[in-house]
Amino acid sequence: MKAFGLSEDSLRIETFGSGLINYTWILNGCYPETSGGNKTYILQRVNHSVFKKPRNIASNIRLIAESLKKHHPDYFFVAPVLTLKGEDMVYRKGEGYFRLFPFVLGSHSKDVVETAEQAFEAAVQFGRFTRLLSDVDMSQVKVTIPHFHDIELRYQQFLKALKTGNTERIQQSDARIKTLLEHADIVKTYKTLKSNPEFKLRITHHDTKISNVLFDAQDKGLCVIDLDTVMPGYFISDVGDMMRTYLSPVSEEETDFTKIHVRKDFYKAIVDGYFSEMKDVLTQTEKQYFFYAGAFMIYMQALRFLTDYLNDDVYYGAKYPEHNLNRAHNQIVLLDCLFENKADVI
Ligand code: GN1
Ligand code: MG
Repeated sequence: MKAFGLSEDSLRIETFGSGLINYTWILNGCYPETSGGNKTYILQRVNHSVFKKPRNIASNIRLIAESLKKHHPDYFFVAPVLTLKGEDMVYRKGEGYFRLFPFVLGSHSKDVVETAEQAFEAAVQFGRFTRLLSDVDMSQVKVTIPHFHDIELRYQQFLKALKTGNTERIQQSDARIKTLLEHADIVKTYKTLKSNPEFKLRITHHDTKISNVLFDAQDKGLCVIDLDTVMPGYFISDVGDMMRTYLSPVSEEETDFTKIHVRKDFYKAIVDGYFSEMKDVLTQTEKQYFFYAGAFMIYMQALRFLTDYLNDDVYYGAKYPEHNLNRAHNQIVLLDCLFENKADVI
């Protein structure tokens, strides 16, 4: 903490949030030696085995911050706290990269989307973020996780796990494996879209779960946070991850699968919110792929969870032996629910 000019006396530190990849803490009662105020901060350790080049994250955040400041100075952007030496991260041998953010007083984040209005607000925020950054020179934006939402690669990794994974787990997952293989057309569609010039690479967030939106006291969206996976991508990643995480009243952790269903008014709220910002940015072709976006992200997450289960939970970890199998099953049920509602939502 000294690197950031914070004294460690009277420091209260607690783990914070529910992310699976990075470690996050909330720090209370730190006294910045430089400014003397009593503040709350968020400290994060970047997962180095997932983000191979953490400096790329810092570089993107700098680029985004500069562009917003210049072209959209009214946008509320939570910039990282710099170290006394002016760096955006601290590297500690054996421990990894740490960065610090101010905790925005008066703001809050949510773990579950309770109302369609909240879904709308979040979709506005993610749409606005991409829209405001449409002028940024894409060649300057770093790829923080190569092939992150490349569903073709995720599918290949799944096929590989079927050959080289834990044989007992492969047998046990038979029914779910079959279902995922049957949906391979979702991968084919992606392949076609990727080569369509009407499908554009834009600056997208790639992790649009509700906990990555800051709300004010009136429950209006303030801004988006957790910018590690911000990189060039397709809009289906952001819209799709909102569908994946907002449509059902229960999360990917739910094991009572009968509780999973699609809230149609939430679907409409996501589309309307995103559209309100992006209608003049998206091409006519892209506008036809909102429903596909949901299927794409839910299916990809099911592939990722099941692949990890077959590979003995090396990526996501597991709190109990069948954790990733259950998460995969949960996503498969959600995918079925989405398809069941197709005629009603589009
Ligand atoms: C990971 O760590 P967290 O929860 O923000 C993952 C996302 C998945 C999500 C599933 C870098 O995000 O892609 O959708 O878990 N992030 C990475 O819960 O793999
Ligand atoms: Mg994240």
